[in-house]
Amino acid sequence: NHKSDSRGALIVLEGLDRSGKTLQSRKLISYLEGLSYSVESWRFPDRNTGVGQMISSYLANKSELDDHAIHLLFSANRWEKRSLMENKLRSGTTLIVDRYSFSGVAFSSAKGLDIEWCKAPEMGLLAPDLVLYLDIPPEKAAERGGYGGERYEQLEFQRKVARSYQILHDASWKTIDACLPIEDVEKQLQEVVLDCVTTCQKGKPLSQLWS
Ligand code: DGP
Ligand code: NA
Ligand code: NA
Repeated sequence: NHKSDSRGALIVLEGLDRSGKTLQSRKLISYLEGLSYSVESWRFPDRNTGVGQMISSYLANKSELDDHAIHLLFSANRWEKRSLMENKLRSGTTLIVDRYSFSGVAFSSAKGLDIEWCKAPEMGLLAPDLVLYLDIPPEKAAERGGYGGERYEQLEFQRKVARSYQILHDASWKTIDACLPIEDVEKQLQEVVLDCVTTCQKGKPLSQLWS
């Protein structure tokens, strides 16, 4: 029946470091909670798991790993949350996720890894209903300061990541100008998110990457 097909939405925020994803995901959570939706804030990498701790150490330059090996760890970190993710969505909870498989492909292919090779381990993960791309020129993001000094937080590398992201755009993406005032970005996000949540409530089927 109609009711049992109702589910939460899988909504992903993507963008360069310092594009404002974390702030905007917090705002989206409050907005949806204010409308009495069941909603949770997620982020990848999830640094709390065993795999996540290896990733965290790598990002902090405390360990070295082959580019392919770290790519697979990031992917494994998403796979270890996949069944919980599906359960939450089917039970009606909307997930606002700060980074997902697109970060995986964009960051690793920016190092020169083949893009199809990068996509392969992501296949079969749940496909987002909506990807919100917070678009900011790499130079502007760098000016915002607060690059925390982690491995990828360098202007030249972020330029390459921005180019990789361009290749990944598809119909589920909505690009928002992240240089607009915070409130304007917030308003634009609210509109598309509400629309997406409503569609999923009506029983839009879950699908998988990468199809
Ligand atoms: P964050 O906690 O959102 O600042 O992410 C940490 C850093 O890791 C950030 O520079 C983006 C990068 N990153 C996130 N996901 C992946 C991934 O799947 N693969 C790679 N190579 N990098 C990622
Ligand atoms: Na970061
Ligand atoms: Na962030």
